[in-house]
Order: sequence, then C-alpha cells, then structure tokens
Amino acid sequence: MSLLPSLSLRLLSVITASCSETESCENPQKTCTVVTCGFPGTNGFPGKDGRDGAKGEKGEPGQGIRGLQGPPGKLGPQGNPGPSGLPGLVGQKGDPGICPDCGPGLDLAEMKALRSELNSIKKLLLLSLGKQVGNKGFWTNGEKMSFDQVKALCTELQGSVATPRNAEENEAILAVAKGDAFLGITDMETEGHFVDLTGNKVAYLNWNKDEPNNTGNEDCVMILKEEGKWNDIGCSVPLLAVCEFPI
Ligand SMILES: [Ca+2]
Ligand SMILES: [Ca+2]
Repeated sequence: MSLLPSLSLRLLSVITASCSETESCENPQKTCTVVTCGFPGTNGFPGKDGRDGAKGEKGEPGQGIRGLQGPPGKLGPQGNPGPSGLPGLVGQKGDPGICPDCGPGLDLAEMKALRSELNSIKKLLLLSLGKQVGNKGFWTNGEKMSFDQVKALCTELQGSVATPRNAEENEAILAVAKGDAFLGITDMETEGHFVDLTGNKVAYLNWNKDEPNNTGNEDCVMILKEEGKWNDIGCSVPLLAVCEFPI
C-alpha cells in the first residue's frame, strides 16, 4: 500500500518531463491535458549497470624497475638451405703418385715391341671390321652424324676422316661405308677450292656430273653409294662416318 503514492509521483514526474523545460506550465498551449502540473517526484532507484565500454588504447610502459631476463626460448625449426656458394679456387697440382707394383719403366726396345704389337692388333681389327689399302686402313662404326662429329670420332680413335688419294682407296671407302659417307675434304676456307683436312689441295677428284654445285652453301664432300662419285653437301647433314688409320 505504501507504493501507491510513490507510483503516482513517478507518473506525475514523467508527464511533467514531457513538457518543455523552457516553457512554463502556465502557457495554455503547452499545458498537459491529463494531469495538471505538480511537484517533482523523488529520484527513483539506480538503473542496472551498462555494458562494458570499448577496449582502451595500450598504455605507456611503466616506470618501475625492469625484471631479470628470462631463459632462452626453445630452438626454432631449421630454415631452408641457402643458395650454393661460388666455386673455390683450383688447387695446386699434386705430387706424382707412387706405384710399387709397376716396376722400372720400359726401355726403348720394349717400347718398340709394344708399339709393334699394338699395330698388329689394330691391323687385325681393321681387317676384320674394315678394309686395308696399302698402308691405310678404313673403318666405320655404321652410324650417321654431322661432319664435325665424324671428325671428332676419328680424332678420338687416333685416326682422321677417310680421304681417298686414288681410285683404289675410293673403292675401299665405298666398300666399307656401304652408303653415303663424309670424306675428309672441304672448301670451307675458300669457296670452290677443295682441300684435305691438313689444308693441302687434293689431287685425286671423283665428282659426280654437275658437281660441285654449292647448292645452299655446300662445303663438305660425300661419297655417293652409287659408283662412289662425289657430291658437295652441307656439313650438318647426317652421313656415315668412315675413319682412316695408318698401318
Ligand atoms: Ca662450297
Ligand atoms: Ca652439291
């Protein structure tokens, strides 16, 4: 029962608050129509606590004494390997090795005997795999390659590209190659001036009809499998490799 007067007072205060603060209730236009102006009510109970406000900015570091440094943290994962470094300088030449089982070096007679034996083996191989004419042997590996590759192959085998000096050698090369093959003759230095691989002009020639014609910069020479005639041809065209060796 004691709440009734208090409620009336609160209602009165609400209605009173709806009036303008700057206008007096004496103004007939602004006068409340339901309840006449009365005395202001007493303050109500405090409302509930509001929500937490937004997080404030980080404060300035404190001015107190700094604590001791803690122990080091755990070892992190291994990083990716870095790029390779520059190659080092070439070291000095080492001392000659020692071969206790090699015995004393060969004398001149033994060297000659060994060379003779090596030549005999080479001759046997050429006779079985190639063809001999006079003191020359011709041999092929049966593979087609560019002129530079033929040159490199023959040099590696301590020979040179087959170069016929007469009709007999030309026939022997054809018999060994059994197909179109490079000869050790070019006009790379001077167009139309055909020389062997030592730079000497070749005396024996066996050109096919209308050759050499240098069609499309032909500076190398091939032996044709038909009749063994010659044609000048580009040096990069793959042809059979035939090497010659002194016997
Ligand atoms: Ca030419
Ligand atoms: Ca030609």
